[in-house]
This record gives sequence, C-alpha cells and structure tokens, in this order.
Amino acid sequence: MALQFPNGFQWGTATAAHQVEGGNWNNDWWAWEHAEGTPCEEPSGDACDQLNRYDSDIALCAALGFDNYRFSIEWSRIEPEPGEFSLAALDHYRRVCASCHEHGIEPVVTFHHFTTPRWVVAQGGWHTASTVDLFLRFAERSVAHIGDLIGKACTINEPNIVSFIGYQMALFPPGLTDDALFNATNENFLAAHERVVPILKAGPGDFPVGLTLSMTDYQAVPADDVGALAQRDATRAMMEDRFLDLARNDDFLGVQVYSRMRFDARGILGPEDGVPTLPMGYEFYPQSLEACLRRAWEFTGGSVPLIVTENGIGTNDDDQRRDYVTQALRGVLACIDDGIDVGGYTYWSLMDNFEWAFGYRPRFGIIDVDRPTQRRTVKPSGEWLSRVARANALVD
Ligand code: GCO
Repeated sequence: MALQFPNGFQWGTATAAHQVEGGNWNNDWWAWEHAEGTPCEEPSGDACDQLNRYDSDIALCAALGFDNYRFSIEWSRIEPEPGEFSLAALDHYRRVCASCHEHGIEPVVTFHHFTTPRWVVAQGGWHTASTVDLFLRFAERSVAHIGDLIGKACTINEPNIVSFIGYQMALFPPGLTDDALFNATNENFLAAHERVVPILKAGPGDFPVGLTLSMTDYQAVPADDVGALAQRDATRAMMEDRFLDLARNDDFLGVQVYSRMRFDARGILGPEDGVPTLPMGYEFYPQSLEACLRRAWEFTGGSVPLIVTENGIGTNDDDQRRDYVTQALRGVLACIDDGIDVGGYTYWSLMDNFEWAFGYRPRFGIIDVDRPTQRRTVKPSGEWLSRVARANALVD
C-alpha cells in the first residue's frame, strides 16, 4: 500500500471557541461549569487565551505546515442579547479569518460547536423549535460579515453528541435524561442544518458547506449474533443514520471519530480485556477511523465527499499519540486505495485545551499549553505530524 496521500489532500488541526478562547461567560457551558452538582471537573476560565493569541497560534499552525485551521465562532459573543449583534465580535472573527489567509492557511469555520448563548437557553434551548430560527438569524448575520473570508464552513458540530450527552446522559447542559426532548433536539438540529446550508451558500463568499458528525465504530460481538447486531443497529440509527441521510447532498461530510463501542445481545459491552483505555474512558482503538469512513461512504452511496474533520487522542503519552495517528492514517490510506473520496485529515487538537466536563485533564494537543504562562510548546508528535503534512505522506 502506498504511503503517499493523493495530491491536494488537506492537512489541518482543529479547536473550538469555548475550548480555547477563554472567558466565554455568556454561554450555557460556562453556566454549567459553575452550577452546583454538575459533573464538570473544573471551569474553563481563561482557557488558552486564544481570544488574544489567535494570530500567533495560527502562525504556529502554518509554520507546522498545515493547510487549514478549523475553529468555531462563538454565538454568545456575536449576539450577546437577543437580536443585539456585536460588531466588535464579528470584526474579531474577521481578523481570525484574515490571519489564516495572511499565514497561507484556509479558515475552516464552524458555526455551532457545542455552546449556546444563555439567553437562547432561557428562551427554550435546542429542544425548542424556535431556537432553529434564532440560529439561522445568527448564521445569516455572521456570514454577511465574514463569508468572503471563509474557506470551508461546518454548520453544526456533532449535533448527535450535544443531544445524546445533554438529553440522555445528563453530562452536558441542559443535563437531562428525557426521550421526548432528546428527539425534539435531534429534529431541531436536523432542521437547523438543512435550513442553514442555503443561507451560508448564499454568501458572500463561495465555499463548501458540510455537517460534522461524531461517528463511532459500533461493533456486534460476536459479529454475526442477531441480538448483538440488533443492538448495534438501533444505536447506529439513533446516533448516525438520520444525520448521514441528511448529509447525502452536501458539499462534504465531516467525519469525526475517536474509538469504538461493542454490543452483545443485551447491550453495551465495556472495553475489551487487553485493549488499553484512555483518560476519556474509552479504548485506544485507532482502527475506528477507517471503519467509520467506510460506513459513511457506503451509507451515503458515495454521494458526498468525506473529510476527517476530527480524529485524535487525549493522552499524556506523546508516543501513544503518534502511534494512534499512524494507525488511523493507515486506515485513511486504505480507504483512499479502495476509491473512497477522503479529502483531508484534521487532527483534534492543535493544542491542549478545555475538554468539556473532563476539564483540562485529557491532553489532545500536538502543542502543549502551560496555562499559567500560556506558553506553547510543540510536542514531538506535533513535529512528526508536521513532517507528515509537508510530505503529504505517512513518514517515520
Ligand atoms: C468534538 C468535540 C471536541 C472534543 C473532542 C475530544 O467535536 O467531539 O468537538 O470538542 O474536544 O472530540 O473529545
């Protein structure tokens, strides 16, 4: 198998506003971090201060040889009160996009990455249909201001995770376990994606638009057991299928994969004996990326090009990170060899950052951040991934 990636294959890294900017006090996550009795290990605080340090972070990303930087714009900054838009915040994100262009990398802009303004939540939040219209208004106003500088747009990041972890597991805001609200939230996210695509494509600017979906390598154990397959398929239907259906006609589908989940006929099995687990609780399982790319491609009948918009590992062992990415990239190459259209690989994350309820403990970055000083240090895995990106090949 060739270790060279096709010409034009795009290399990137990703972050999200709330995980790196700092001081995002006006959204539901900040409130959740500070509320009594939530599972949050610590508040986000100043995060990586990227609000102020975006230019040097983007310069670093470019210096490492990446083609793009994926980041999100923060709704609660842009629209701090209903209908009240902050030109200063919009200008800020314009400068972030411009900084990418100045450093020769493409801005990949996510319009919703997990966080929602407090006032939207007070009006009902994502389980309420009117939130869709509020989101569309925010997106329309934002694209009017920065659209000409956008390289690619991601509509909603992992809507399936926001709904599942927020409305079934009670670990993300609003911290509920409620089937009706879970379903309503999914419906609203589906509608929001479908309706925001034409708004973003209307410009200004002319850029591809897609959804970024969390996928998991769901496995039946044993692989031919009818009961286990039924469990697996029910979970796939709930977590993936309706979103994959929706993405069929988009410009691209962002595939985001971290691990696998196994089922027997009774339900979820824990990690397999002998397979290492990570600080997030799931297995070290880099093979999951290939499996999910193949499933996305088969499910959509090859109708939508794929981009890996997130893949990575939270670990303190930087050799383990390199091992994980090496195996994941071998899977990407195998997919490409089989004719699957995978246009790029985005490592999560550019830097160690706020990992939601887990706080700053899981370290996903190829850049270490010493938060008291905000000093950035490229890890050996980052130097290696930089060589891979520059060579456009899986090098040692
Ligand atoms: C996601 C999340 C990221 C996480 C990452 C690691 O899109 O899944 O957006 O915010 O930090 O997945 O768990």
